[in-house]
Amino acid sequence: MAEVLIDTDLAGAMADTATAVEDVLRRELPEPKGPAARLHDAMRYGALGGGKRLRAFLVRTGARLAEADDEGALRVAAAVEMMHAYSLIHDDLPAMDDDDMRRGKPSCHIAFDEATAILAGDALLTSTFEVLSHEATHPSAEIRLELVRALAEASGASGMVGGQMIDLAAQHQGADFDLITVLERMKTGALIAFSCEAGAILGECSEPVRDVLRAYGYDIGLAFQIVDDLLDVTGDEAALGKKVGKDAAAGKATFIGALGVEGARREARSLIDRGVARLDGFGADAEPLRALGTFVLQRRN
Ligand code: GRG
Repeated sequence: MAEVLIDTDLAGAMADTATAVEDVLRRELPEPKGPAARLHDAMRYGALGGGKRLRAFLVRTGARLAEADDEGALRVAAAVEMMHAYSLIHDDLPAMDDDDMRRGKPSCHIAFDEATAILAGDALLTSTFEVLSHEATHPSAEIRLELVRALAEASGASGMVGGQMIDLAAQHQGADFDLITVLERMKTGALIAFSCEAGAILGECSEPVRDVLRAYGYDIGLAFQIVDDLLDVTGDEAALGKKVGKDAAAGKATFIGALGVEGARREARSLIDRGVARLDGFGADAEPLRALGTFVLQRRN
């Protein structure tokens, strides 16, 4: 991959969204108090103060493209980041990936304990739908219901959780390129695709517009996962904030195993090219989504 500097406008816009979504998360997550304060602490530990907030940025950018209200978009962005935080907390548990470090600090079950981490993940998952279904997210109950439905589909058995199940099975049974593609589209792609489509739902866009943004999301989501696999082989632990080399040690089915390092880089590039080409019908407002392609390919964490 040729070295190209990440667009400073994009970096600034992502930082701006990260700050804005952090404010919403601080507001929406329960303040630690009362007999369940430990749960509230663990939820905040898992969801606040870290991460690239890529999914939040996609929601907000899609909403701008669809001329949807920014306040509602930030609530959806926060909801998606809660869902994402839950998946990371549960994925790090000993019964799953057994990771001690996440976002440069001890994983939730290390900082607290396993039972608390499970409950914190569960509570973040359910809070996601509490935030989405609140009338502050969108004045139309129909739109809020569509957001709930689409995110439930992206994150449940036919999306993220289903992908995780196939991933676990593939550790024992192996998987070829086609099965890895299916499982990663579900595990990683579906939530990123929802993040891209959510703005169009908020903006009450036509089905074809929603379809384009969702398809773009699946392409960059899969490329994002391929780069994740590459970083596990070639990345730097300090920059990543987690251990590297874990996929091979655990016998995971990855794009590197299926395609090799160079083949995986080519595949990621071609997915980004395809995803960005899907945006040809959009004007300058889609520029951040185009620039994001380079970000995904060149990220170091
Ligand atoms: C529901 C238990 C359970 C698992 C779902 C999505 C998932 C399966 C597990 C999360 C772990 C993982 C490595 C998923 C692959 C997607 C991915 C690359 C996640 C990391 O996302 P980033 O890089 O994280 O956006 P930050 O920390 O920047 O938010």
